[in-house]
Amino acid sequence: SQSSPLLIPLGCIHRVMESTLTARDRVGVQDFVLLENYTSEAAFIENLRRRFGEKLIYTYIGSVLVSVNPYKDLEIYSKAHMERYRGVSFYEISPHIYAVSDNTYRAMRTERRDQCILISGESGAGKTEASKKILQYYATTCPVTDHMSTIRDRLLQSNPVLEAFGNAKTLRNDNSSRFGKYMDVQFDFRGAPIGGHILNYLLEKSRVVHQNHGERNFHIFYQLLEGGEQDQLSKLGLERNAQKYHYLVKVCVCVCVCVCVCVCVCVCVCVCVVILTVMSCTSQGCCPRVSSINDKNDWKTVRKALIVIGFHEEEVEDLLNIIASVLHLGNTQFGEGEDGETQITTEPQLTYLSKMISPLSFEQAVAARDALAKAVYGRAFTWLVAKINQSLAFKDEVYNSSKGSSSVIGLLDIYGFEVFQHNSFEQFCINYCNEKLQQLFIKLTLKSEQEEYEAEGITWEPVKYFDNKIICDLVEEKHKGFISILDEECLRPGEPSDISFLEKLEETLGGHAHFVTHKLANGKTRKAVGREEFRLIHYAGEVNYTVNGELANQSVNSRTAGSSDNQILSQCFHREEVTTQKRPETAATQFKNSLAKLIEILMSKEPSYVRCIKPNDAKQSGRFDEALVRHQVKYLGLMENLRVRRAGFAYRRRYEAFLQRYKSLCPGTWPNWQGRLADGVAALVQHLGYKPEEYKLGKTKIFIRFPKTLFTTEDALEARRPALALTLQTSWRGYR
Ligand code: AOV
Ligand code: MG
Repeated sequence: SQSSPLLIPLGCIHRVMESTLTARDRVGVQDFVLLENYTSEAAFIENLRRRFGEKLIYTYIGSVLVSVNPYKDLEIYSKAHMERYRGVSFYEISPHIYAVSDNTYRAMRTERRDQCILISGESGAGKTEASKKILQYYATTCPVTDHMSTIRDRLLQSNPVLEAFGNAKTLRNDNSSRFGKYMDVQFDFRGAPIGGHILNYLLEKSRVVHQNHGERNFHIFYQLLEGGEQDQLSKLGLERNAQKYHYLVKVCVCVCVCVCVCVCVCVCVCVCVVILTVMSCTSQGCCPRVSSINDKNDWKTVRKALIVIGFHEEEVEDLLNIIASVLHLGNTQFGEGEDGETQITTEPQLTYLSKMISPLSFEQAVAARDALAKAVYGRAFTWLVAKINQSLAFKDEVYNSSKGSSSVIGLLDIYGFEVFQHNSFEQFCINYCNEKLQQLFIKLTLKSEQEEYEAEGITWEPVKYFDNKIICDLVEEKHKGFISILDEECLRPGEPSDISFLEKLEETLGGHAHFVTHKLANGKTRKAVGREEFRLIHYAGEVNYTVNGELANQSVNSRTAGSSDNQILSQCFHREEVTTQKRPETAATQFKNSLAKLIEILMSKEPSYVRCIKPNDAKQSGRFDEALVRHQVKYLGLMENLRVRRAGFAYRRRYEAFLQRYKSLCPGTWPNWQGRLADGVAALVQHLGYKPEEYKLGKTKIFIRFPKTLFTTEDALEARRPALALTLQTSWRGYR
């Protein structure tokens, strides 16, 4: 698809002027395909490290962009940078997320084919930032007329709103996406953005009622409390103090008190008590303030964004009421009534809960309260996405252009692979989602490469790689996969039990190479896996999941919510749903089905890839932890990706582009070749002395096996036209 004429991009000249020969050695190659020692993982990491050290966070593997999170603002995302990449061919300029954005955009326009950009990498690797950069690139560089600017602004403003409601601080990322997001940006025949649509995937609802130590609830709660106006808070019955809310922080003071007391007693007891206290009292995150986050400012941004998107004031009010009600719900406490039944002992404000919980035990009442809070928040989030979609919807009459001639670019930004000390059902879903995406990457990169060789009539040499299909099957196979077993257990009459579920899993999956429990084959116990846990050996690492409580039915008593005065709430909990007792699909099956649909959507489009790498676990700039990076390079399959790309030929170019670039090196093709392009290229390479084993001529492209061949040709060009050649070295070969 890179067939545009080879212009000298300004950006390259700029970079050449900046660089010297010694700088070349410092910064390695900008496309891994050009690594001499391309099978060496050490050389691969070294190239990444060198470039990272020079603040060059982007490197290609062919057309795949590898990005290393710099954890600091690099000032490479200005409007001037965008202009530099606009309309410039991929290989002509240093690697950048804008190059991928631009290339995808041009492919969509010239080939009239829907595109998608798949961004993957573990939690904190930079996926969400990358997706925002891409969107900003389109918003800035695509042509827009006045009335189209509304859609453009809405597209941009959907981000802060969704992040407020769907992102949170985790131990891995201060702004971690707790939902998966696929966004279609729709362009008209002129290439102007005219609409958008968002699909959201499984929000991590458990966060509403519980967070690990050092983590937070969703940003919106803190934003409202920090930034909301005083009378607004009063109206909602809220105090400007996150410490007051059980779902945000639980009295952490007791930890400190314990520490003080303990110091006085003895060191040994102190340690024990502190550990016990931390374990018992920090059912919540305990960290309302985060240095990297300004909740007050973010609140302002979100309020403005809601207006840009077109929310009515009443809708915003309703939304805030829901947020407040979740906080109030969390503060609801229970006591025992005269007959031993559970009663709400806090404010009568929430008496509607009473009816629902009176026949329940204390634990059941708390569980019901939390389930309701999660359901209310989850559905409000779904409603929010639907509302944003309405406002982004393509409106034919406004743009006066035909829908049929529009194309889309899809952006996929999911939650990255993550491992915590305790991993629950939601981590399971997140990691399963990452497995699926990896599987897609494997299929498409290998498949497309193979197809290209086939289409060009070139013999293909297959490369060995780890195919994670085996793990996807383990999870989703009919009848004997994890989700099937879960379904069966959930739908079985009577109380589902975690232990019987675990036993079922063992029975069916025991012995699978990627499934492990505490039981060893010799009857002994494996210490690394708890009795209420199972371990999955994912493509990206091993994760222990706790089944404790995860089986509990996801459904919620929505009786009260369905008849609420709050417009959003009553829309969220439909009456029919409240009255019909039909057993819903389990959350796992719903998720599996929605992922299957997502994969279908992605498969129908032309994919581009951004592979994000996290350089260290401390969220620090300038730190490159080699072991951590090596692990990611391994599981992302980047070495295999490179090998596949190089298996046959390191380099390929369409005939016209190749001829255009090198025609000055051969009297027969200079100044203009008149005959068939393939013949021109044949004449050119013959004149250059290419040996038959060094290259192959396909139907539309020349394939060159070794980088050295290309370098020699580049050197010849350099000798002939020094100024031009210097530019080409920068862009084609990187700095060797
Ligand atoms: P993620 O999306 O991959 O994690 P983010 O995109 O949220 O990760 O990146 C995490 C943090 O790294 C951001 O908040 C920034 O501070 C920093 N960062 C990432 N990319 C860049 C960049 N190009 N330039 C400067 N800083 C950057 V997760 O959503 O947790 O899987 O679920
Ligand atoms: Mg993210």
